Amino acid sequence: QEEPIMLRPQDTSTRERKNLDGLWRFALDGDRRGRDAGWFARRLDTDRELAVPASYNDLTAEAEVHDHVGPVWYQREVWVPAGWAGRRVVLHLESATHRATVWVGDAEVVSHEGGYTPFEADVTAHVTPGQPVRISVEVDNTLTFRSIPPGEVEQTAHGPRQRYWHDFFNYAGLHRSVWLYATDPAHLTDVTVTTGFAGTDGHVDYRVGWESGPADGAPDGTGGADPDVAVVLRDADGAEVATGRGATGRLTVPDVHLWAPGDGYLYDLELQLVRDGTVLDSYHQSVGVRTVRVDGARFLINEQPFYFTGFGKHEDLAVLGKGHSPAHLVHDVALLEWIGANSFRTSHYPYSEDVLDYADRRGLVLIDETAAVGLNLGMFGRRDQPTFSPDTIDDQTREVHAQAIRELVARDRNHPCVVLWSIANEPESRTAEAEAYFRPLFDVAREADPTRPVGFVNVGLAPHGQCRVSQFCDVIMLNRYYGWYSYTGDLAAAEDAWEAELRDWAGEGKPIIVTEYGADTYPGLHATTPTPWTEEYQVAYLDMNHRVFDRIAEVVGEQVWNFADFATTPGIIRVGGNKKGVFTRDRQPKAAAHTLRARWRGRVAG
Ligand code: GCB
Repeated sequence: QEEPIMLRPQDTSTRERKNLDGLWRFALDGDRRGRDAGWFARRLDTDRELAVPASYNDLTAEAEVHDHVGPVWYQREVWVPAGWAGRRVVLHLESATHRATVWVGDAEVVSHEGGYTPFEADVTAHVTPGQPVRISVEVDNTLTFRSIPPGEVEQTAHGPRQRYWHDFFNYAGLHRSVWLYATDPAHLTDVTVTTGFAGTDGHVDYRVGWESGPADGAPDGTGGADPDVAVVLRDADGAEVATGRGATGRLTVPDVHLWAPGDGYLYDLELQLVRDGTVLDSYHQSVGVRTVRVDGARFLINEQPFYFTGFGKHEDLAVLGKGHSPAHLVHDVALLEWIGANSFRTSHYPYSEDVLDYADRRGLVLIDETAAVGLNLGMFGRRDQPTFSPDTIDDQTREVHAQAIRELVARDRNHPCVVLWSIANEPESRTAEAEAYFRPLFDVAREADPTRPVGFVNVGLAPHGQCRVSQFCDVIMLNRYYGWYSYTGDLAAAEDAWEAELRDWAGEGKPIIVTEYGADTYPGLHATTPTPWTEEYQVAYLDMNHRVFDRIAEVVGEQVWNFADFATTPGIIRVGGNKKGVFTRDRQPKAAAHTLRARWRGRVAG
């Protein structure tokens, strides 16, 4: 498997996009008949139309859609612009959860595994500019021991049931935008930027890929000579600060305005593919000049110690499920700023690229996580079975996991907001098998991105002294629920036990981020004595945690679980979903929101 090479669709002087969001024909295919029956080859036989982007699960009022297991089909027609004659035409899907195969007309053009990263296909040969074309997508939500995240389908007398070991609903479908876009046959294919500074001088190292296209694609009279790359760096006011030539190089930025937490200053790097004075392709990459480094137990951004405040989040909304919504993005970030959060973790999968772009511009700091969640059979009643074994999660799964890491890094490496990779959430990490599984995955992450620290999120089942995977981490990330899942209702005892464990971790000499701590809270439930599920208990629980963190210098961050209430599978410990939100699912504050706001708004970064 290799690093995917792709540029996000963009409108520029040489590129044009057509957005395919809206209503698509939709059909369930639990029996997996669609492919053999050639559903892609004709109008889908259905009276359902569902919205893209959105999870399909909550769009209808039917349990068969909500709880569907297996493939579904999306289909629509699109007119290919007449002006695209002679152009290279690409179909791009920002995500399809958890895997998909795509047809353009009758031709199968691409398949992709993994629900949260983009994929695309050159469809020039399958479209006629000025004519409509049918696009069909088979999207499969099935989780197996070979998927990330993993799961298992149980066949029951009442049909298949999807089981999995993570605590959020298995929403599926086309969660993000679908695009058709056009470029010149000769085009830019990818870009990597890394940044740094010395004194008041910043620098931007860039590496650009391109393809010259078929020889006969060269404009008349050029003889198909090899194109060259030209780059221009402009500041936020559009003033040119540096230029370069060639596919790789270093640009110097005098009097650099650094990107920093709370100051999302971005330069614009324009990349041009030029042949004989003609710009064949132009692409804009925003660039935040900043550094990230771990030094002992400190986490440094621009050489300044950084303390993370914020949340683990979810992409989770009423009706939309995991569908991306620009309005909700803006509102969630407004709430983060209102409460004084400077960061969040993209728990438990890569989020929409719109989220990362906006975080760049707002100066929000992100821990970027793969979809490797629930690699832990012991978490939900399967204690008899090992997590890592030839019958469960094995070498083949690890290959899928490695590819998920590569695709995450390839997609997000140019975002200044991303300061730390999380390669898994709460996997089994106590056994030799876990150690053997994870060791090479840390290498994969470091090879893909030598510039950022790497970690994974440790679960309370593998406390200090028992975890065999933390040794590979640059940063220790801990999810702990002292006072909730253990010492329930006894915050005094919880405080002692939590502090003792945290002090043991501090002895490792690495920075510690508490990536989850939280208490389920039913909004409107109150009590004067410490009673779990009340708004008062959530406040007291957070206060207790904060007392502990403030006593331990190695703790460099606190991210509450969760930003907002979210949907889960049915369960006796879930009331209409997970209620650990500091905001309700419709984003109203619980009492704890005011507690956090008082603490975080008073804090100066560092
Ligand atoms: C965890 C998981 C998170 C759950 C949370 C909980 O440790 O990482 O996905 O939702 O606990 O509320 O139990």
